[in-house]
Amino acid sequence: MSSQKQPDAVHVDEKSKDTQLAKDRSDGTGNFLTTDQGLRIEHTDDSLKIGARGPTLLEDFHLREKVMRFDHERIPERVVHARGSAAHGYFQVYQPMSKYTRAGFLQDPSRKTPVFVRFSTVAGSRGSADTVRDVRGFAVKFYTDEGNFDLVGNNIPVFFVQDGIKFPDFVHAAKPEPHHEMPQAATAHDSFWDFVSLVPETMHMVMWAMSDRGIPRSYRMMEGFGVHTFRFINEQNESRFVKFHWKPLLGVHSLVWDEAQKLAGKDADFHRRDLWESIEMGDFPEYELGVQIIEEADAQKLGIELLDATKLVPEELVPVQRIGKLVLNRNPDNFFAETEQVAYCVSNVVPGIGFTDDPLMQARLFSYLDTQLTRLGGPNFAELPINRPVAPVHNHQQDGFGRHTVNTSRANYHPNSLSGGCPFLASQKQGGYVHPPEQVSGKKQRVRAESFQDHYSQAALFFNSLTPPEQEHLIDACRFELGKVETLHIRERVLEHFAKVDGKLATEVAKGLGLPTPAAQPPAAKGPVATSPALSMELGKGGGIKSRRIAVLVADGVDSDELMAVRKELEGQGAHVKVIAKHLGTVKAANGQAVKVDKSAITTASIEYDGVYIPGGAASVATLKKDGEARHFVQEAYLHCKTVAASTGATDVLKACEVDPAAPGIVTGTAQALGKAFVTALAKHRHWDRVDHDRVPA
Ligand code: HDD
Repeated sequence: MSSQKQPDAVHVDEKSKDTQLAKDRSDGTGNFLTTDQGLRIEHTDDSLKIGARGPTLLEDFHLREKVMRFDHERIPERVVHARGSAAHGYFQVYQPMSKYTRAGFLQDPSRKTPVFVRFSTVAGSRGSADTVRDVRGFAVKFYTDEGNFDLVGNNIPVFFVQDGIKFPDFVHAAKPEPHHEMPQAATAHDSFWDFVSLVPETMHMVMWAMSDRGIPRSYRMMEGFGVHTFRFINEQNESRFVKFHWKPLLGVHSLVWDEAQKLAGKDADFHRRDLWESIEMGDFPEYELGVQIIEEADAQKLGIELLDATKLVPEELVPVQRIGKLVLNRNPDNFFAETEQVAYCVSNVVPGIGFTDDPLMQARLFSYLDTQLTRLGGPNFAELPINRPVAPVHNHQQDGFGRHTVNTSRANYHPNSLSGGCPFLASQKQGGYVHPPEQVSGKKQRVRAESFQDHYSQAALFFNSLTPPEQEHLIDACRFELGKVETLHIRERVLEHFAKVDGKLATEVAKGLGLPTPAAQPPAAKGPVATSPALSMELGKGGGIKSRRIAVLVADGVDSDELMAVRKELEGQGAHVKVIAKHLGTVKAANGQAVKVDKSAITTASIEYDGVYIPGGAASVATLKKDGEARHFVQEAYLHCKTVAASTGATDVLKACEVDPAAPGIVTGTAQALGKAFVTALAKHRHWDRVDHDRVPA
């Protein structure tokens, strides 16, 4: 260290990134309109011309600048994960993790590290619907003292392919087909299933994507996974394998397929809106960071190939330790500047976290850095406000399109003496990143290891760990997707693979496709556990009713005391109540009071709510019974297995909707008695035991 100056250092806290971003915020309120050069503009509605109807002048720099800027507003969307929504927040560790890792942000429970988290779908374009069946991205950028750490995960713990060299093939097959660019944001087409049928390593993830995990209720109610096996490295340079998990505190919940499809039309922004509104209302999404730590010496004994991203480590085998909490508490100020321009790179790590030889991960280490060059227009994207680390940056990188930093040193190379050798190198003690030493030897060859050849045992583990309703949903999803596949031999080939996962799966899907069932061939390889309850959403659900949305159907004559009593109970548990009537404004309650209406029936639908309540009041009940829209609302909620509650005086509405008051998840009684039972039923999320396949869909 030859400089007299102390090296730049930061002590990141929750506000550090916000403070840094503040320097780039611009607010026109109370200010003059100007050109990009800061020149004040006195007129912006007409171009400069000769005479009122005459030719426009080339001299009009304001016109030229305004149109030029408009012409170049678009950048390429992400090649995958184009559709997404993001939020700011912080991460806080519960206990020092020094035994396992020297990562600074995992040591001090009193500190909050700022984060920016982007959720996404994978296959659809930027403007596609949120609720399509797909994997969801869960990407977290930690702005730590030691530089940015990006954990770029999904809501599914495994991946479709084992080697990154297959990623372009897989994505091409999943995306809209090249000749007519259809279908948008959907895997229910020939090329996706053609690929699946020829690449059986996809089978495990196909099970996950066809399960209810593929249609989450909310970004706030899904798990996240780092997928690959990473390394934790401590101060003594001891390395252990680690798998990362995010566990949502609201529990893990899904939509039903019919609902997801309808939402795609009624509110294509359903998940984006849910995330945005929840944060605005103070319902901050929270997730715990979980880790499965595996001693390197024990890796072989597990009987699971840790370098194969199509495999998970069952929680029953290696428990998930919850080590900290992520809280999302601020919406972005500007979608483009932040959500669109954020560039996550798997290669962004901090000391104490390392990679493994997982061949999928190795390709990702290249791909993310590389893709940003096209997407963000050159190599200086790390200088964009949302990407800039809070940790100081000093190096000899220079120039390129859109360079922001003004380097003042004469020496732009290393080693140098003209700048006293600066910027200088950091030892491990000074925070330098040291790759953990590893002995490697072998033959250069393009092969897939023998330990990567079992493609069915964990697909079977997943299927067998689901409850019967979850299995039924998965089977229905496969019938839907393969039903859309036009080429017979693709359907047949997929069934052959299903038969290697589970006999019931193959038989039931085959029935839906009108095809013979191939002979079941249960997986030859057996994993260390036969079932893993942690893989079932149903067995792990919970999270109460906080932030859930409940619709209340009313008309003139509603019993407002009942409405108030139930509302109080629901809001007391953190749920949000929306009063819905034929028209906006107010309805007149039986006692003459005006009840404020939040939504008119024409602008909303049952699919936007987690449950429905119908208060009493003779005139209101009489109106709702006859009102087709109201009846559709109740029937649809019923068919989607949601909780429906009615005060004793409103059970006639249930009858008019052919809803059996004794069915599971239907709550009736006096408003005072009903509240608690309603809350308990809502907390179950859905009542699968009342599925009625023979009803006409609402
Ligand atoms: Fe990827 C984006 C997650 C495999 C190449 N990926 C992207 C995003 C997420 C993931 C969440 C969106 C980030 C954002 O919000 O900006 N990807 C995964 C996971 C994988 C995975 C969990 C498997 C474990 N990805 C994967 C492979 C490759 C890529 C194997 C290439 C070899 N992924 C990309 C990309 C993207 C991307 C092309 C598109 C936009 C971007 O990176 O920034 O580089």
